Amino acid sequence: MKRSGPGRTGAPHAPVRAFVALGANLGQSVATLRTAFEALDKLPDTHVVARSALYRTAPVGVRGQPDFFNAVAALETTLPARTLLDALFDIEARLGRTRAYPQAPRTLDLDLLLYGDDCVDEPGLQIPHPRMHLRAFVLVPLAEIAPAATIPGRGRVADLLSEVRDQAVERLPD
Ligand code: PH2
Ligand code: MG
Ligand code: MG
Repeated sequence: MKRSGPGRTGAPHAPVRAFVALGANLGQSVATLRTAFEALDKLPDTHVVARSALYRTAPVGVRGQPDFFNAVAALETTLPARTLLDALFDIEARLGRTRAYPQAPRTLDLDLLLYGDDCVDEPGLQIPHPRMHLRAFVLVPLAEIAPAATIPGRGRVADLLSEVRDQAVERLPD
């Protein structure tokens, strides 16, 4: 495991299984998502332990945008949730994310979905992600790598899939 040294990330922390959603609909999205998986694995005190296939998905909640490409990564990390979140923003920025306006098409969006079974509701950090249980572009790739995972307050991932059947997602060949 890569070590960042004491003090940089707060008190030592037992390894936690965290899940991150990857999304992109601007630029070379497939290449960006592949690079993002590598960047996640290079984070200090963090390993990617599973990665879903890439999915082409219809935009949800936004109009007139190109299709998205989405995926989910499972991480084992000793970073505190807030440190991990900041690291996700840093990867977004390095891979060209700009924030022209809220919900603008994006080169890369990394959303922290789950952090162990923690529930957090703080400014800028909500875990579980408050809309993840409503989105096929999250649930389908998450179910691929962790069907038995539970979303606190919502239930098992595999059991939530039927609620999002009407949302178009297409798995891309590996
Ligand atoms: N992300 C959004 C809004 N809508 N739709 C799809 N299909 N995929 C996304 O990643 C996505 C979205 C806001 O982050
Ligand atoms: Mg998002
Ligand atoms: Mg985001």
